[in-house]
Amino acid sequence: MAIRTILEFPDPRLRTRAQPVTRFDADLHRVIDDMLETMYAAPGIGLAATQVDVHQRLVVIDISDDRNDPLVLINPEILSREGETATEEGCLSVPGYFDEVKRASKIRVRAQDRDGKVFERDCEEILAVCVQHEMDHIDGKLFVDYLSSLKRERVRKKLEKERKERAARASAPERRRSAL
Ligand code: GNR
Ligand code: NI
Repeated sequence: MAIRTILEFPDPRLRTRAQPVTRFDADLHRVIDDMLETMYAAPGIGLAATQVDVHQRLVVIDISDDRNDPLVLINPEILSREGETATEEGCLSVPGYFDEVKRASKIRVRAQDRDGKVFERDCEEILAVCVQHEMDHIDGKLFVDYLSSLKRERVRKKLEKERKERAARASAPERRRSAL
């Protein structure tokens, strides 16, 4: 298993609409295992394949306190939605920013497991929120898209600045050190 790099907003690759998974083979299982390891290490309660630059309809979630109850959703579909909830959300692709998003409070999801077997599951509370957040990712959507453009621009500028500073440190560490 390996920890993969998580793409960060405003990386255009996060806007890719993922393709359905058609092969339930060893390559898929390797991606799933890497995604679980990456999610647990981050740490996060969910991760979509899009976030690790794999453009397939695949998400992993674990909302358990003990971090030992992984849920793998492949080619997920929402069959029904009920109610409304506003939750303070964060995203591994938008590090350091949290804001409230309104979503359905209960959903029924149909998906395939890692062997391709179809199952359905009722989700509520944080699990329902997380499934909707992850399913947005595989459609190229981010939670900041629900905020005002003013807030989204502010977040984008802050993250772009941080990314440029990181790149500068990585590309010329010697020159920067001797300049001190
Ligand atoms: O770790 C995460 N926490 C979280 C909190 C509230 C609503 C959604 C999430 S998902 C997020 C991990 C992530 O970015 N998944 O795509
Ligand atoms: Ni996210």
